[in-house]
Amino acid sequence: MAATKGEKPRIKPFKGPAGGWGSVRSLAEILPREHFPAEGMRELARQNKPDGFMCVSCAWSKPASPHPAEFCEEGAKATAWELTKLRTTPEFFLEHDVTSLRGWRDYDLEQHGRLTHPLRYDAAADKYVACSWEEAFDAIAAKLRLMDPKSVVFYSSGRTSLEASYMYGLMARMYGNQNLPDSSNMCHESTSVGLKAAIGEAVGTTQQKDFDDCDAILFFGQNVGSNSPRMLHDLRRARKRGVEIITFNPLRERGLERFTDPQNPIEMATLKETGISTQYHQVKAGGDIAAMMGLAKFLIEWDDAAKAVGDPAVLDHEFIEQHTKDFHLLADKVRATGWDAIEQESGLTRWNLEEAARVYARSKAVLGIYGMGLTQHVKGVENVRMLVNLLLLRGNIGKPGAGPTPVRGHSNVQGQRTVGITEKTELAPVEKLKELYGFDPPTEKGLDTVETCTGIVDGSVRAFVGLGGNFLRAIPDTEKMEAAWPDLDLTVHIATKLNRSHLFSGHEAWLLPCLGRIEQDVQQNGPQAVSMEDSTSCIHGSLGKAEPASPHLLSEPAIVGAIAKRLLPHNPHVDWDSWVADYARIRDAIEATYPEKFKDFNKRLFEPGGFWKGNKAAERIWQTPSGKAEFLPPSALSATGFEDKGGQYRLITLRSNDQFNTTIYGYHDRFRGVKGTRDVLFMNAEDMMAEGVKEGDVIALEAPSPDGRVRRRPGLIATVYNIPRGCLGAYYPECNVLIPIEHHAEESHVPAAKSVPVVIRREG
Ligand SMILES: Nc1nc2c(c(=O)[nH]1)N[C@H]1C(S)=C(S)[C@@H](COP(=O)(O)OP(=O)(O)OC[C@H]3O[C@@H](n4cnc5c(=O)[nH]c(N)nc54)[C@H](O)[C@@H]3O)O[C@H]1N2
Ligand SMILES: Nc1nc2c(c(=O)[nH]1)N[C@H]1C(S)=C(S)[C@@H](COP(=O)(O)OP(=O)(O)OC[C@H]3O[C@@H](n4cnc5c(=O)[nH]c(N)nc54)[C@H](O)[C@@H]3O)O[C@H]1N2
Ligand SMILES: [Mo]
Repeated sequence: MAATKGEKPRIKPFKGPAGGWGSVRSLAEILPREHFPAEGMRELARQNKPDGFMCVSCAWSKPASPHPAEFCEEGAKATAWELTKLRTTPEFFLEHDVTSLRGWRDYDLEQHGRLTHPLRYDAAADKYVACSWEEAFDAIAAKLRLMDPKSVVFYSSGRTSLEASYMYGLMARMYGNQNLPDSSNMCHESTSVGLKAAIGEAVGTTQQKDFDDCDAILFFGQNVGSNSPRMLHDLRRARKRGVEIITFNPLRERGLERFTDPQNPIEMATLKETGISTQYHQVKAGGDIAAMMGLAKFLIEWDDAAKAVGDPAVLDHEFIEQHTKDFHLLADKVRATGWDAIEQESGLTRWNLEEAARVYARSKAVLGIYGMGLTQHVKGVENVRMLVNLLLLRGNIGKPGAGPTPVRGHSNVQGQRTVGITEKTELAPVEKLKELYGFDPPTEKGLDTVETCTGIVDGSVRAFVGLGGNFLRAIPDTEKMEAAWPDLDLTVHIATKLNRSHLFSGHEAWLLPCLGRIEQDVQQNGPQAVSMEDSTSCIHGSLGKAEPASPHLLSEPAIVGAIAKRLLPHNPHVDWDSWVADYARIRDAIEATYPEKFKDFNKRLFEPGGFWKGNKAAERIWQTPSGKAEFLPPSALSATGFEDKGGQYRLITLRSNDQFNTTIYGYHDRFRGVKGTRDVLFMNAEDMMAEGVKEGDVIALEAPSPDGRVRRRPGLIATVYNIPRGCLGAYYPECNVLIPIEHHAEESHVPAAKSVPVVIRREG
């Protein structure tokens, strides 16, 4: 069952750069294992090209003039994962009942290959059995019609196209709710909430060309080498111009240190590396607000001093005056905050911070790049707001080479929010939908991810429909949620591969297999393209050409359209069949709903580099209540939201470079020197001594419990690692069992997966 069974786990420091020969070797391992077809190599050459398909891995921007092979190790793995020759057929489900499959690892479930047939859960036999599409659609629609719309949730994961997402959101609203949580709720929702409040746009303001105009980059909590490797090209280009890259991260991530371009034969042959970070600050988990306050404190002190002697100002007073509100609130807070507290909470010295502040103060255009290291904390929104504060101090928003640059996760997660996947009424195009389709869209706020979880536990949520993803595995509190799940009346999953969420079926359950984006999607009017929006707000068309994994697969728009048509009363303004027959009509509907962002959508679909949907904050037009960009003093210096106690640690849940979220490609984490296992606990050597733990000891983690429940993760191998004292690292999703569902960002409800309070227990 387990391809890697029997392999001896090995953990030792990795000495190579990110990219380089290691990445070539990693592919040489995975492509044969997936029985990667010869035609797959042709598909790889089409990846991220203007006339090709858009990678199903990360959301990083795709250049207008791509490299001959515009993909990275991770993107190639994701393509191989989708184009695999392996299949999970109805015969497989005859052999394995659902309960026994719960004993399988995430890797083994997905490694079995692509789903091939629509399946119905047979509760008596505890098995999934093949069914017809008609049977599935009729039964799902009939069941949903009997239910209270408020008790039904429509989840989506951020890989789904703009076309399918638009239809899905519209279906939910016409049905009567906006219970539309998506993976963004576990990810960059802190960005959407924080940036929206601060600058009036919910997304980053920068584009790829800003890497050519910046002279410094502040880089917080994003693991570029594993999670958005194509961005290494942009960073390397910037470094070669002498741009300073100042990194804040508790771990020394290899991609942020050194990079060899695996597609550059000269670099490969000569083992030439580009150093990426010019300064590397190992901030404590949750210590970024304090670190940024330190930077702000230096800037304000230096500005005061400059003013006293008539030197040029350090802050951009003209910008602050003209474009911002509440500068004095931040300045007062910064002045009142002492260095001891800043050093204590950030884990960095004043001198470290001065070094960073010097670079920031002398740079004319600065990018603030960040990822989950800022968003997944109790004060995740304040983390984002503090970064905006810092950028505003020197006018670093709305000019070339400057601005907040959140690195989004899934390839279309930002786009889904753009086309109506949101539980928040203020972000939904209520008036437009009413005008176009003649119905009254619901205005009551819908359920987000955390609210969906609490609703499932308290029984108010009765049905879960998932358009992609692996919700039950991605959310916190695994044991508690798995126990509550089977009480649902209906579960429906639209998926490409079997995963653990599918094994906790409701009383009625359906598993509907769909086409992936790389595969050819032929509808009544011929082959169809879909589209997505990248991290920099550029929209790209994507045309799949590979042979579908099975003749029984339907596309996501076709599945959503078929359910919607049966579920909803006839509406003369929405012809679901005609949309499915030709996706250009869905794009026309998107354009009609969002005329400004999607002007000439169909015409511009394959513009090289994508077309930019625009961003008001980038033009210094602030769509906030005050009409200005707003400073916000932080409410605390620590982002963790809990008090430190003796013996309690901050657990960071991490991704390896052999996984895409809950999809585990393998058991290596090359950059962190881990081979053959994911049961690792990264620990500081001094903490190990203090705890009397030796390298290789098997450890359990326990989380203090708000509800009396013991949350425990046994079987972790203690491993000495370069990580700040008081912090631990271990892999997601295996450690999600330790995170109480209540432990989430205050305003955005993003589970606080980067600082989970835990204690160490010796096994036995
Ligand atoms: N290959 C691959 N690519 C992916 C994914 C994948 O799983 N695999 N996932 C996709 C998705 S959905 C997403 S959202 C992105 C995720 O990409 P990232 O945003 O990089 O998320 P993580 O891997 O969780 O790592 C976050 C980084 O933050 C650091 N960190 C942790 N706590 C703190 C802190 O308190 N402060 C600071 N400054 N840093 C901290 C960690 O050490 C780590 O380097 O990647 C996307 N791309
Ligand atoms: N502890 C902890 N928890 C976390 C995180 C963390 O850092 N730490 N990160 C969070 C983040 S950032 C995110 S985004 C979530 C991820 O949450 P999700 O997006 O829900 O999870 P994925 O693992 O990306 O989903 C993988 C599944 O998607 C399905 N799939 C793949 N391709 C397609 C497709 O083209 N169509 C359809 N319909 N299905 C497809 C496959 O069946 C596969 O099993 O997890 C969150 N959870
Ligand atoms: Mo994500």
